[in-house]
Amino acid sequence: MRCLLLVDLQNDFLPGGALPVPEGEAVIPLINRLQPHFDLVVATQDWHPPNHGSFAANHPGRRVGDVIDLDGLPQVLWPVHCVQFTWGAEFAPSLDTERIAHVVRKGTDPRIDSYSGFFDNGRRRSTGLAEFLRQQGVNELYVAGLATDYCVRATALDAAHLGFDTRLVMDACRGVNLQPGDVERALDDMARAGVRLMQSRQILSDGTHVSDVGP
Ligand code: VGL
Ligand code: ZN
Repeated sequence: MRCLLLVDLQNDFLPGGALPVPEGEAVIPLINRLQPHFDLVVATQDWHPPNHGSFAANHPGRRVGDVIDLDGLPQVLWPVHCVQFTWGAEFAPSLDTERIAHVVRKGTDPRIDSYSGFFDNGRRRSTGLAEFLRQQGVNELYVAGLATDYCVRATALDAAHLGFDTRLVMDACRGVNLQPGDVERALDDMARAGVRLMQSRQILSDGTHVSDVGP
């Protein structure tokens, strides 16, 4: 059972959003083309309450990019983004959502962030995603989305550690690069954890979907 896991394809991570990922919009048409090649499509959604501890605005005197201690964990401070039930938290309108069978909402606890779709950053709580995927019989997990150096990285690392045969579809991801080289380092981290780094053409040319079969 082959699953495509779409990470945080939300308005706030796209141009015009609160925390735009450079070229983030470029992955959406590609992801729409990838979806029919999978048995199952699952998505994560960053889903913060307005008082979330990752927002610089909730820490007077602190600025975006500062790193603070949040309940015992280092936390990068971000602009207010992906607030529950707002436009910024919605999936991009250009994303084909019809095939998404299950959505995992994360980052809901104001005291802790959750980059991974599987656990919060302190691994204190599971989101239930691993249990859902196992129930569905998923063994191969393909990860794509935003941002390569934060939520994609954390999700792929957890997936590999949980024993899923995990691949990163590199050209279907974009990163923030808050520090130059962050994306490269994230790719290294994933590869070292056993995540296979690949390109979308390896999926699009596999002939598993009827529309790819020529005349
Ligand atoms: C993300 C920063 C803050 C992400 C989410 O989706 O990569 N990055 N919240
Ligand atoms: Zn967030």
